[in-house]
Amino acid sequence: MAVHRIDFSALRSAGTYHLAVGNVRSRAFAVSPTLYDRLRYDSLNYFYQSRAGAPIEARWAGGAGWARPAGHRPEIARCVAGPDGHGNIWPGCAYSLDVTGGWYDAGDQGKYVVNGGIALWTLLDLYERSRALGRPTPYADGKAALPERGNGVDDLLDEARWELEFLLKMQVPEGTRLRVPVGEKRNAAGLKFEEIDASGMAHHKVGDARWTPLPTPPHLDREPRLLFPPSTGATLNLAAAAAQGARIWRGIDPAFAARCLAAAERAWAAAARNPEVYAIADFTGSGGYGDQDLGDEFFWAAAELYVTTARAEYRAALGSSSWFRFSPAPELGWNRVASLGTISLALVPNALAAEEKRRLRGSLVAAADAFLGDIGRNGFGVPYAPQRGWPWGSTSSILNRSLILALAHDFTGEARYRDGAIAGMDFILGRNPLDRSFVSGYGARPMQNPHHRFWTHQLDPTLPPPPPGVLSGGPNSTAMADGVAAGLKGRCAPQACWVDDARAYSLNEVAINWNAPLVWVSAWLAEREERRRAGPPPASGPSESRS
Ligand code: 9MR
Repeated sequence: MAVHRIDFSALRSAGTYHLAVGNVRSRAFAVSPTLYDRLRYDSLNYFYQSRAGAPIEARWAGGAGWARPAGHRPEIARCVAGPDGHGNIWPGCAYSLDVTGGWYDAGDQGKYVVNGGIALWTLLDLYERSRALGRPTPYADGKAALPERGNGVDDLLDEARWELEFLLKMQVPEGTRLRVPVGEKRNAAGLKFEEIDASGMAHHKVGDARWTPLPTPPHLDREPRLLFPPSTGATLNLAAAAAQGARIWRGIDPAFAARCLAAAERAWAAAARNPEVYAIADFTGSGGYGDQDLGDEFFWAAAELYVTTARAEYRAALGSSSWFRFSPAPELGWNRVASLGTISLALVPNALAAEEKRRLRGSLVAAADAFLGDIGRNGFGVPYAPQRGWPWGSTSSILNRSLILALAHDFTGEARYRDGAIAGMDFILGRNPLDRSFVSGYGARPMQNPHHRFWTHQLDPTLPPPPPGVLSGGPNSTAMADGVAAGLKGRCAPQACWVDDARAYSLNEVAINWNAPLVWVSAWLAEREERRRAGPPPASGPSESRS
């Protein structure tokens, strides 16, 4: 494919344009100082519309089409028990937990602590970034469409708390002894179970006993809800997210903050006591989110706990983690969380020595440099060039790179990082070989048929299409797991392995950990636009690099 780059960045007047060469005319496009303003609100509203345990109201959801009764309310779940796919008999547990609330993970209605943790962190980090840089937060109270607006608390925090409250409910009650496989990284016949003190660990997930078909609106899901055994990974996610929450709510709701910190410290202690309980229970009805390497999770949890408490124990854990000195900072993903810790340590005020913070910022900037290097490795100028094909959820990998590029711009003021962050977003919104936008409601040819159990208009015309601001997982050339993707296998270039089809769950699903960096990056871009519109700061004002 021959790709031409047309540079019309000299164009400064807002308006709607098209390009014409001979009698070939491009589609119309906007040059506007407010390109991302609406996207930051719509992408955040995805989380409201994904709430479990709450009715979704037309007035907050953008219209009656998206309203629905509460799903899974109440959600009282018992522990999965009996034979798994390999014939191992899981013992279950003696209690059930009320785990009502939180966000549904994705097109399915499972709720997974691991993925909840990174999605929540990403939203909270956006808030913490504004605070650390002394900027207005992007969703001050009353700005977003959600039921808690007007309660005196930042709307981003209101949305985040919906998930954080749920994560706290996933913690194993004190005094609980459970039989689980210890040190087993993969499921196989003949797993050996050992009794552990599971107090303070987090159940890995809660989900349906069987996969439900598309569509299944949440309130019509009749499957039993099952709690899965605790895992060390989920426990560390809870520790990290609750520690981050503890410092944020300290001045807003001290009782809640104290509850978060207590949960985080209990989770940390539980993970230290049980460092090798992997998520391997092989049952149907929900996704895996298994992770065989938890060194990065330990680092991330220690980092969040250290930022919040400055305690020597967490500082020591940082010092003994190889991730603390790792540079360039690694890529982000639900099973790659080291850079979450690096970002918090580098960005949020904490007790670390100034030179350590500088070093950590340097490792993020070095990562951004590597991402910029990838721009020249593909025709569409995206700062992303995976060596072994495009992974499941590639759009989120790109946006997580944009997030790090944006931070590199915050840290250095250098324009190339800003341009790199924008190049990532450009790919997402349509500058790509498919000429498609991976965000519903945005761009000339947006995604319309996500893999989702309620926004399933494609399969049932009485159900709604996705609301605007929902991100598709995007091109995936490495794990073409569903039937539609299987039919494409070997017939698409990696960047082009995608179709807008509800059945294509490995290409076109939506997920909280994917929409979260869309929120972060669009809010960052919208903030830049706002600052440009406001003009340069007065000469007497604080000096800082502007872009
Ligand atoms: O995002 C996950 C991706 O990295 C994995 O390769 C894939 C297969 O295990 O699972 C993805 O996560 C899915 C989860 O398991 C269940 N809910 C939907 C998620 C997005 O497809």
